[in-house]
Amino acid sequence: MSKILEQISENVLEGQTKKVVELVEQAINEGCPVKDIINEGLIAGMNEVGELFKEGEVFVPEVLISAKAMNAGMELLKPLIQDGDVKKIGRIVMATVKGDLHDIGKKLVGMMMEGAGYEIIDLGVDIPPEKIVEAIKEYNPDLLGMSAMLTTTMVSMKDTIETLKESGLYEKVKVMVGGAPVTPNYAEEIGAHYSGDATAAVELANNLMGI
Ligand code: B1M
Repeated sequence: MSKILEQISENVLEGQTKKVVELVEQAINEGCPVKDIINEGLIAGMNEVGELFKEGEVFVPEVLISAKAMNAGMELLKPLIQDGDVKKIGRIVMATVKGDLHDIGKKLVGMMMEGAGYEIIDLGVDIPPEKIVEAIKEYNPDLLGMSAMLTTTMVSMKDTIETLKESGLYEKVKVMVGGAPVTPNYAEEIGAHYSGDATAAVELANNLMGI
C-alpha cells in the first residue's frame, strides 16, 4: 500500500478529519485511483476501528469521530465518481433496515451507484418494512437496495420481502441486499440478490437491469 493511503487509513483511525481531508486532496492531486483511496485508505482505516471496537479498545464516540473523518474524505471523492450529465439508467430505493443505524456502507454503495448513472432515493436508517413498501409504491423503482450491519437486524430484510409479496410488489422490483453479516446464502433464502461491496453492487445492479 502506498504511503499516502496508509496515512489516510491511520488518520481515519485517529478521527483526524482535517488531516484526512488534506491527505485525500493530496492523493487526488497525485493521481491516485479513487477506488484505492476508498478501499485502501478510508475503508481500511474504518475496518481497523471496527476491530478495536470489537475488542473493546475504542467506544462509540471514537467510532463516530472516525466515521465523520471517513465521510469527509468520501465527500471529496463524490464529484469524481459522479457525472452530472450521465443519463439515468435506473432508479433504486435504498434503506438501512429497521433497528439498524449503520449507514456509511450504504452511502458508499449509493455514491457508486450514482456514479454509474443510477438515480438514488435514500430513505435513511432504521426503516421498517411498511415504510419501504410505501416508498416502492410512491417511486416505482427498478431496484430496492437494503443494508444491514447487525445480525439482529438482517431479519428485517426477510420481513420486508414478505411485506412486498403481500402487497403484490415483489414481482415489480428487484431486491438487492448487503452489509457485513449478510451472506449470499441468506440472500438466496429470502429471495434477494447479494453483493459484497460497493463495486460489486454496481455490477449486480447492471446485471439485474440487463446492462
Ligand atoms: Co456498529 N457494529 N454498532 N456502529 N459498527 C458493527 C457493524 C460491528 C461488526 C462491530 C463489532 O462488533 N466488530 C457490530 C455488529 C455485530 C453483529 O451484529 N454481527 C456492531 C455493533 C454491535 C453495534 C452496536 C450494537 C454497538 C452498541 O451500541 N453496543 C450499535 C448498534 C446501533 C444500531 O444500529 N442500532 C452500533 C453502533 C455503531 C455506530 C453508531 C457507533 C457506528 C455507525 C455510524 C454510521 O453508520 N453512521 C458504528 C460503526 C461505524 C461500526 C463499524 C465499526 C464500521 C461499519 C462501517 O461503517 N464500515 C462496524 C465494524 C466493521 O464493520 N468493521 C460496526 C465501513 C463501511 C464502508 O463498510 O458498512 O461494511 P460496511 O459497508 C460495505 C459492505 O458491507 C457493503 O458495501 C459497503 C462498501 O464496501 N454493503 C452493501 C453495505 N450495505 C450494502 C448494501 C448492498 C450491497 C453492499 O446492496 C444493497
